[in-house]
Amino acid sequence: MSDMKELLDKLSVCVEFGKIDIKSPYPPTMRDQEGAFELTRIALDTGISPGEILEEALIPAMSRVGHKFSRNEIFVPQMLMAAKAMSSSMIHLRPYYLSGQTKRKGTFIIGTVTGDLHDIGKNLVAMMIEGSGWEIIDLGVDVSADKFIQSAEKHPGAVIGLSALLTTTMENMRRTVSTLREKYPDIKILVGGAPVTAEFCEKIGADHYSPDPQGAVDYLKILA
Ligand code: B1M
Repeated sequence: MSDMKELLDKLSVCVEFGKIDIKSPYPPTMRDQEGAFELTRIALDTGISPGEILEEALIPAMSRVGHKFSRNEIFVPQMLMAAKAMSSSMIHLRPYYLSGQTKRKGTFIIGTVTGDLHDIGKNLVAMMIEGSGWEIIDLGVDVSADKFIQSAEKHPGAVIGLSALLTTTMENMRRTVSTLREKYPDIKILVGGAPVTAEFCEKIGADHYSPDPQGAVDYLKILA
């Protein structure tokens, strides 16, 4: 039992500090040590369930990362490394979710709105939300309202996330929200991106604005 806790704690630290696998030189203090990729495989092989790995290692790690980022204690590169480490762990876990053996908390459809090609912030939000136990449908960049609607049709009950980085594409965000609302009056819509504000969110009829990935995770916690 304590071996299991020790292994999950070690995996959690790897994800928090962005240790992807044994070959990864980052962070230098963990050089030549097993990373998230190997430790997840070992955890599954020793009988720890994918749910326990997610709940007791990945989610707490990504939550620590999200809070440190919100407090400006770490920056985009460290967050990206943590997300990469988490993704290397998810390589082993994903098949269990896809087979339906293990359940996710919900589905989150995310994309950057029409006309906007910025995706770094959107990807961080997607990875943090995946790390909090949700299935992610990432529609990419320059996503039309129709594409969001098609995806919402395929995934009933999904929450929608819209990102915009340009003042010019904020208008497309407004249009996307109103098109989605016409078809799905009760669908939950989360918005974010550098020029977006809580006031703008309210004005366009979205449900929630988050300035950063952790705020998005916290909002989904309320919905799950
Ligand atoms: Co662009 N760009 N860019 N650009 N670019 C900005 C945004 C800009 C502020 C630069 C500037 O002028 N100072 C400016 C916008 C001005 C404005 O409208 N207010 C700008 C411009 C003008 C343009 C072009 C028009 C330039 C041109 O061609 N003349 C052009 C537009 C192309 C298009 O989209 N149609 C353009 C192009 C590009 C690149 C392709 C070169 C590249 C994008 C590469 C990529 O994303 N793959 C790029 C980049 C890199 C930037 C800057 C430098 C960095 C953006 C970034 O990734 N930040 C940016 C200036 C800057 O911010 N310093 C700039 C890091 C990222 C982690 O932060 O995306 O804010 P951010 O995400 C945050 C939060 O906003 C939040 O969480 C993230 C983490 O905290 N968040 C969400 C984001 N989405 C969320 C969704 C949520 C919740 C939170 O819920 C769903």
